[in-house]
Amino acid sequence: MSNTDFLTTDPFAAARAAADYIAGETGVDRHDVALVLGSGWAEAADLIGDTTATLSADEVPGFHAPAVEGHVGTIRSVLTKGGKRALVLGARTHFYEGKGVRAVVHGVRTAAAAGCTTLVLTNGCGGLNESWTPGTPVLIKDHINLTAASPLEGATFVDLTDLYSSRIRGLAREVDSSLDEGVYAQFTGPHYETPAEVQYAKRIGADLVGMSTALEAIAGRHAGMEVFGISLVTNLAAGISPVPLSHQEVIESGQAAGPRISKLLAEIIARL
Ligand code: 8IG
Repeated sequence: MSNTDFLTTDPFAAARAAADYIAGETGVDRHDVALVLGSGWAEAADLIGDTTATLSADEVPGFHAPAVEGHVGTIRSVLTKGGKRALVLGARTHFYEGKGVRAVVHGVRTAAAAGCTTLVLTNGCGGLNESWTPGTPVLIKDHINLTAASPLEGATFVDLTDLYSSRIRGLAREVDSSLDEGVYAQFTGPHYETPAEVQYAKRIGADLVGMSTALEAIAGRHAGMEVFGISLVTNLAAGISPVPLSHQEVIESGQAAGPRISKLLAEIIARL
């Protein structure tokens, strides 16, 4: 049986097992805040507090090593400056890995089982607003799930009004009043959009295009967590910019924006 097989029987039991493992290895019985690090956000965890334990993702039940360059394969327990316990998930499973939606949201469910009541989701994405130069952080105010999938199974009806906490977005704007907000559209990837798909996304109300976050946010809300999402625009979406996209550009603009967004995230988390 591989590390992820038991997700196929009961995803909530799998999350419980992972949470118990994390509690045992970190010595922290309950975590308060979960932070999922997306492209460009790897350094951000370093400023939020002191790391008290670091686990390799592939040792934790149901997790596996990340598939993407620019992502770190660790799960860390951090004591924040505000005295909260943060569970920092450096490894996200993407929908395009084909491991199924249960695997995509396993980290979020594990965080909930570990006690987290707040979920902070970060990502790198494409921007549709030309004024968002690469390296601009944008608050997620809502999403459009274009994956044709849901982490919820069966007749599980969950209200997604104000999914992205307006309270926490307000805290973020207290830290930096220049922060813009946008609607994030989750595509399946792993290819980037065509210019026509970007125009489609724009017409249906999206400001940001990416390959993560929406499914995790839904699972987070279902688990009762307050959800906050912040995107790093690492590139203008296809056709918005005259130059083609490259994964290298994504990594470079993430690195360049690192110090600013790390400080921003740390200040937001300190206020939670
Ligand atoms: I970083 O332009 C990053 N991730 N779908 N489109 C999509 N995902 C992305 C993009 C982008 N940039």
